[in-house]
Amino acid sequence: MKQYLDLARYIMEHGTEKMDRTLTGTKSVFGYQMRFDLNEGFPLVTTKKIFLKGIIHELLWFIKGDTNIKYLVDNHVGIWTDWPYKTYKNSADYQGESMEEFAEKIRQDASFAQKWGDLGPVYGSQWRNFNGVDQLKYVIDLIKYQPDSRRIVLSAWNPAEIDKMTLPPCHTLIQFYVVNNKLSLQLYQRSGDVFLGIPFNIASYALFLMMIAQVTGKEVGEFVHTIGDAHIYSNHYEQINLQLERTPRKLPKLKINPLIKNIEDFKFEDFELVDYNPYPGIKGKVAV
Ligand code: UFP
Repeated sequence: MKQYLDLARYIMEHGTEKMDRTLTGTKSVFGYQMRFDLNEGFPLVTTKKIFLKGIIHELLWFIKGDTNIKYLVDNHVGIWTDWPYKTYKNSADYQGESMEEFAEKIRQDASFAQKWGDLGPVYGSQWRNFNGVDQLKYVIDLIKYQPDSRRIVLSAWNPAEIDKMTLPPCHTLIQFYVVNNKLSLQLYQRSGDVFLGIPFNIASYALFLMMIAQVTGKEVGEFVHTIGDAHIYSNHYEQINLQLERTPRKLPKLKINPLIKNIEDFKFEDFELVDYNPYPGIKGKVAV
């Protein structure tokens, strides 16, 4: 995926060294845009192996309006576990558990999950109930009945509730656009970890666009990804440089069960990734 490697190269060459909340240190640029025509294939990074399973479950979890990591850890998806684990670790209840042991407790013990697994009113809550508004239903209705609208916006950024969230939303706002019966989506992401987060974020919103297109009877258009603070952490430079030496391969295809016509009816089994032949995975530490 050339667009992703161009972004990584651009930051390595033109980024400014910038300190950050995690005290890791980054190279960063402000304001960067990538475009992906979904008719050219599914934009899943090929220069390292990306697992789609977590992304699919995370989207289904957002759509349900759920904000507790229990659904994710029950399905062995660990992408959100770092943050509540960090909160738990700093609490009086902490008994020296590793993150895996913490996840196991969330799986086994419902009251523990309720106490320590909730992330506050993050994406799922804002998508389905932003001060009483079901924004997911709102955007689907507009795409169906007023596709020319310039107001097809869904916001996860709710200033009144930011301080109750474990992590303020990175994907702050999305807007849909319909022309010639093709649906496009633009995401404004306020902060993007280019090595670890961005490959997942691209895939996630591309998949979300495909799902919304299917349930509104549209063809797929473009996913436009706009990033505010686009950064590479200083302990990821080596991994990024390794990826920059790899030549991107042909994009895979993502098949979705065509029978699903209601956004809430999608299940994990309705998605199938085909012809994905990535280079081997590359490990890197998450800054929390
Ligand atoms: N981050 C992403 N994508 C995500 C996500 C987090 O890149 O989907 F949830 C990264 C961006 C940043 C950190 O490096 O996580 C969040 O920190 P902050 O809130 O300080 O921007």
